[in-house]
Amino acid sequence: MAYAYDDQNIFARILRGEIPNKTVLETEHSLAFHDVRPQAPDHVLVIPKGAYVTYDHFALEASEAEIVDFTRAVGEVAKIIGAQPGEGGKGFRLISNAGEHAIQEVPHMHVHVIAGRPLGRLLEPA
Ligand code: DGP
Repeated sequence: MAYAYDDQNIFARILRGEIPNKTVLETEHSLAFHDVRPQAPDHVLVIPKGAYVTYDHFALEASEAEIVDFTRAVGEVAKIIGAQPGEGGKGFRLISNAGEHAIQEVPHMHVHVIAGRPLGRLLEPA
């Protein structure tokens, strides 16, 4: 079954400039901006500019240029927010919700970069 991309999703509208965002970083293929409902002092979303629904969609179908750009953008965001563990920062967590069980709210691939406080263990018991 092919991935069906809804071009009316909120991040597609942000990419088209129809909805404002607080941009942290923009590159050729990626955009990073502050999450509107931050769950930590630093909570940044990194999205590809291409029409990908989920992380697996992006990882399997994006070009190498898009994947490299996105991966570097995540690294740059960690640097911009001062969270790099190797550079005196206290670290960060990456989360990418995909689909129903992960409760993905926005059907445009994104990675949450969360930092700025102790984040606890990865998952609460189900
Ligand atoms: P999820 O799809 O569950 O991984 O999370 C989507 C995130 O997107 C959620 O943390 C809230 C954020 N969000 C939803 N709408 C907007 C918006 O219009 N602007 C911004 N900056 N973030 C949004």
